[in-house]
Amino acid sequence: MILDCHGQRIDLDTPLVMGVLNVTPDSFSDGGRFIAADEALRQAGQMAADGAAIVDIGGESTRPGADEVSLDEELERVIPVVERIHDAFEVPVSIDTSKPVVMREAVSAGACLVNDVTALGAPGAVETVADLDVPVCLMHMQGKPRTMQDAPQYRDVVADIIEYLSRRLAACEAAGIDRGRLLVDPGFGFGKTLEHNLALLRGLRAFSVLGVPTLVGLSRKSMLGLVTGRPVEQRLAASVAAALIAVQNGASIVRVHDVAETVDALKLWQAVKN
Ligand code: 7PM
Repeated sequence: MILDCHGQRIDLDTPLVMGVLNVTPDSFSDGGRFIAADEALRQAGQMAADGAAIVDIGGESTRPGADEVSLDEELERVIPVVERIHDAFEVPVSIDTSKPVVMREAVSAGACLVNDVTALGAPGAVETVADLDVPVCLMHMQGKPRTMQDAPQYRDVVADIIEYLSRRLAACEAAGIDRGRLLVDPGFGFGKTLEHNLALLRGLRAFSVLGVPTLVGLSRKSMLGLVTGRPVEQRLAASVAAALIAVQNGASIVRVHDVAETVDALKLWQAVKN
């Protein structure tokens, strides 16, 4: 299975690592913005050197509990970074956004994959991606980021999410996005209790009925904190273990913060498999 990323071909026959790159200036002065962009460029280069197959750039508009970021703010944060990474490195760039305008501008700036935690739920998003002709990852989320962890409920978490993703895949195909450009993601932590997240990781294999590659993000997430009792900065071992379980259960791409460590773990998995 090959993902055609605007000419850059991504081979999904072996599991791949997507590196997470958050672009969130902690200062709103111009200086802060330039420093954030320099730091993002450095991190992207490091991730590529460490073996990331894709670098996912996000302006934190979609983070659980986060306040919404305005369109202009999100564009100012991510577009210069997409441009500079695309110019400087060979690594394919993915844009983590729910906003059609950001999708369009990011693809113009060199991004070749759209990662949307709302599964193209925004008005015009499906049509935008159909027009841009890039692959897209459709993630499941129950509720809205600010309140989704309040009391998430499912009949059967695996079956319900497969059904939701199946409907989103159909909507994308109906708009002219062919199946070979689509990926799905169960959305760990997005409107799910610990039990829901564990059931999803255990049952990940079932997502193969959708007939498209599965991407997962488990890196440093609170479910790992609940299991290990560790704060976010001490979740490396659990994150690598979670990535390995996901791959063992059929995931094609793992979205992680710690690229080098995850790439090593997957090399071992691959060596044993071969
Ligand atoms: C705070 C809480 C900050 C959670 C950031 C997050 C996913 C994603 C995110 C995922 C896909 C994080 C999340 N998670 N995109 N974006 N899948 N496709 O841990 O699981 O990075 S944001």
